[in-house]
Amino acid sequence: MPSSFYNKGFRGKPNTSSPDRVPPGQYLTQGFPVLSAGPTPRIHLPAWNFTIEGLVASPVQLNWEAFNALPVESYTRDIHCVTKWSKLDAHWEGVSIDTLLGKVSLLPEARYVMAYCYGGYTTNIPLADVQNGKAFIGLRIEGQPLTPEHGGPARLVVPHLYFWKSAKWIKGLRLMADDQPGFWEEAGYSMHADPWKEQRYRTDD
Ligand SMILES: Nc1nc2c(c(=O)[nH]1)N[C@H]1C(S)=C(S)[C@@H](COP(=O)(O)O)O[C@H]1N2
Ligand SMILES: [Mo]
Repeated sequence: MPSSFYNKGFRGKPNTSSPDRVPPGQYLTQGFPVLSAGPTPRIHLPAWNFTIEGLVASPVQLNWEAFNALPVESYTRDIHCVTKWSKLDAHWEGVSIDTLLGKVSLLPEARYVMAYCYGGYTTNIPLADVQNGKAFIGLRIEGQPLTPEHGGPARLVVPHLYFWKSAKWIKGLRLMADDQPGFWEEAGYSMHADPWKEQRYRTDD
């Protein structure tokens, strides 16, 4: 990510209080910096759709009403951004990816997902990293609907990976057999992005 992003909202203090909570090279912040590679897309809710496609028996599309009829769960999770800020104990509400994948039949070859977004951003994630309670589509944070800058109306949240995998303005998930790079991965960032292994760049994978 360009270094201008780093300077924008970062107010870090060296992590001494929660060494077990903060991955190597990260600093705690109380703030919530905005990091977007392009402009915030305007999303008209009546036209919003979430799609699951690719290596599934048949694709599924949910409109805003159908999506909001799904069970919502609460999550308290930490955020780790590759630009070195970490934020502890964010309170999210959202729909588990397990719930969403329960709407389709995965083909056995499906091993990776490409998250794609309104505005064109993409990011690739191993399927196992969004299953079994590890990821969700966030609708609210700290009791408030997600603001557009932070990915509202709905964003993917994969808290155990660097935050660029948490695609804002999510539009769908495409199941894939092979790992394909998304936007930042194409530019040299890690395919997996595990902060505990400091997988920042492709060369760290
Ligand atoms: N659609 C979209 N999602 C995105 C991004 C983006 O530019 N576009 N930036 C990523 C990066 S690099 C980070 S660190 C987080 C930032 O989320 P925030 O702005 O809510 O802090 O969103 C990720 N998701
Ligand atoms: Mo980021």
